[in-house]
Amino acid sequence: MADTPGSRILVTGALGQIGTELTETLRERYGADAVVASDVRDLPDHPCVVGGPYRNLSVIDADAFDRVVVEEGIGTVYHLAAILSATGEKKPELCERINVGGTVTVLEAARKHSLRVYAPSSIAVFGPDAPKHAPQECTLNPTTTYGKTKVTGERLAMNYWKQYGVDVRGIRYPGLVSYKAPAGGGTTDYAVDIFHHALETGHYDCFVRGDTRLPMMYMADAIRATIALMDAPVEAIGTARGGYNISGCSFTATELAEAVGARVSGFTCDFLPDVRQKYADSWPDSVDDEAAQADWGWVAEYDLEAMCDAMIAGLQSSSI
Ligand code: NAD
Ligand code: AKB
Repeated sequence: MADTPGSRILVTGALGQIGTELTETLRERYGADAVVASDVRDLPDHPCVVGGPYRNLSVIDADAFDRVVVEEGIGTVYHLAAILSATGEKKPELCERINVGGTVTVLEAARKHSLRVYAPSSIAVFGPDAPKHAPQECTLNPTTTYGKTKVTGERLAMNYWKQYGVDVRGIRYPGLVSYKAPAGGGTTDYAVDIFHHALETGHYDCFVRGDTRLPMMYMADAIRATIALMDAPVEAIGTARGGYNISGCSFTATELAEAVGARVSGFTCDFLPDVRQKYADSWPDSVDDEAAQADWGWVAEYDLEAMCDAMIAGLQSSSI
């Protein structure tokens, strides 16, 4: 039987690209002590470790996870621990173990302790047979191991909701662009790395072709979407609960390089595709987010130009 949930928040994978900013935002909102950051890595100087409670925790250790939930009085989990697409194709077994196994750990704890859960999905759930402007609902045939684990995650979320009433919600994030923490081994990392290289050396060797178009989003929009989804009343959440499409901006690698070049004088970019081109080619160009708009009022704020301005200002101010 489920016990009474606590009131604190646990963030898994908190030292990653999203966790770094989501933990900071949740701590600003609820107070530092109310948000327990956790990750399998130990980075003593990381802002999430310095800025509030931190637990070293692997999401595939179900007993340890359960203990932390009870000891810390957890009521909501933001489950961000995962292996992303590029690393996942190099280590498919690890990707399945962490992404699927870790999600089961979190959902089982949620069932036992009546927790609410946020568990993100990805545009990687779509395969090459999906329409290039991907609808909320279509056949999901991803070709990457990572994409397959994300489809499983969405199905697990729906099963735990239907069978046990566990309130699990997720977003199919586009490629996320941010400056506070490095991107974590994905295919869309070029859209982050290009800014660092532009400012550090004036040149970037981009690992996808210039005509590669993918759905992308600035991190501030992604964090706002995450909080809005979790704030929405349960009656508002529809059949997309395991993975809402959300649209930010969609641009080619050439358009990105040109936008960076317009801001960093003398910037040059070469396009030297590697194996990640294949993963990018299997994903849509853009997504239809009507369900997120209708169910919880999603509207993006950052287009390509606003995102580039924010990235360059953010990187310049953090290097002062
Ligand atoms: P990231 O790689 O930057 O961070 C993941 C974190 O998980 C890392 O800090 C890592 O140390 C930790 N981790 C790995 N194995 C662990 C384990 N066994 N136990 C606990 N922690 C472990 O990833 P991110 O970009 O922050 O992604 C977070 C979530 O959002 C993932 O589910 C990812 O699939 C999803 N997502 C991200 C993007 C993006 O562009 N960043 C896009 C779509 C979906
Ligand atoms: C990746 O490229 O693996 C991630 C994602 C789109 O899920 N950024």
